Amino acid sequence: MSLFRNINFDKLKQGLKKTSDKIINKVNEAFTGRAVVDEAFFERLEENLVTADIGYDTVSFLLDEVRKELKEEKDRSSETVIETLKTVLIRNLVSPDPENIEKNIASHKPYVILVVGVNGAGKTTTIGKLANNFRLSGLNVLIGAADTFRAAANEQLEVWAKRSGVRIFQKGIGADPSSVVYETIREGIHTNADIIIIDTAGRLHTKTNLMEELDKIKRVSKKLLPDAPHDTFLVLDGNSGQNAVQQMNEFQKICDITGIIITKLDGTAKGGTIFQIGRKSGTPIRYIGVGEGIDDLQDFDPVLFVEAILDIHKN
Ligand SMILES: Nc1nc2c(ncn2[C@@H]2O[C@H](COP(=O)(O)OP(=O)(O)O)[C@@H](O)[C@H]2O)c(=O)[nH]1
Ligand SMILES: [Mg+2]
Repeated sequence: MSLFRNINFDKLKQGLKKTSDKIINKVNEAFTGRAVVDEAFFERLEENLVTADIGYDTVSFLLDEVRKELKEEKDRSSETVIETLKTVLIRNLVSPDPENIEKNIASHKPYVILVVGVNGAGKTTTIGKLANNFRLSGLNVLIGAADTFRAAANEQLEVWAKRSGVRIFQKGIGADPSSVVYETIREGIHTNADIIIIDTAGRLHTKTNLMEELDKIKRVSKKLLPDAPHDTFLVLDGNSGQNAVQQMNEFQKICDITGIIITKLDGTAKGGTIFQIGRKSGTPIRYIGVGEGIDDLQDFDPVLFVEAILDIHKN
């Protein structure tokens, strides 16, 4: 089996334009009026990058790495500094391993993905796009509608299931989310599903309830498939800056997140948050959302991402 990988560099670049403009401006500003790249340059760059949503500790960490790399370097032209910065930024992001992902999916049938995140982060939309990408890989996909708190949630998920041409399992509003999960998995086993994607409600403000609910969801999944859920994806809104970092910390406390999805990177200048999330989570960023359309969920590739942001010469 080989998974369809949605990567479109032009679209990525276009989506990241605001973030890219911001970071490039900050970098260029640090060079302005300087003949040499010295400590004063690094201090200025540090101050500037902090305002690009990268976060203070992450900026310090990254720039220490850049300083180390450049220590023995005679050529300290802006090109060399930027290339070094790119290398360090790429190294800082945990790279997803497509081969391993494919092997995992192929060896668990059905493969269960739980999707968590606060309301409005983009879970339902992302599930629709993700289901479409999996269907394009030739996989039999089933979506489980376990956000049973809002009537509109089911309808929205149903629209996405239709759009992406996959099946959906749902019970009415108010149903116990874990019973939906149990029955979705049972249905998936009986109908030969390759992948099951579960949508959940994101009530982070009632943390204890959410924790209990997610625990219960995990427990019932394991009744039918002992190692399910095979993945737990946390969806974060790329537009929410430091809030996204806080949400990540909270969710990591209550569930075992195996991958992160950052949405709404189109139209925001706050995409620099990704470097902070990438470093602090220790978990791969798996996908990024660069628009509201069905083909706007891209596979995350650290090299292409950094190239799209710091593509100074080709701008
Ligand atoms: N521009 C843009 N909007 C998005 C993206 N992902 C989700 N959205 C929008 O964000 C809003 C909330 O999404 P939804 O999937 O309902 O969030 P949920 O509450 O977590 O399920 C919707 O209006 C989506 O269209 C994205 O990558 N880009
Ligand atoms: Mg939703």
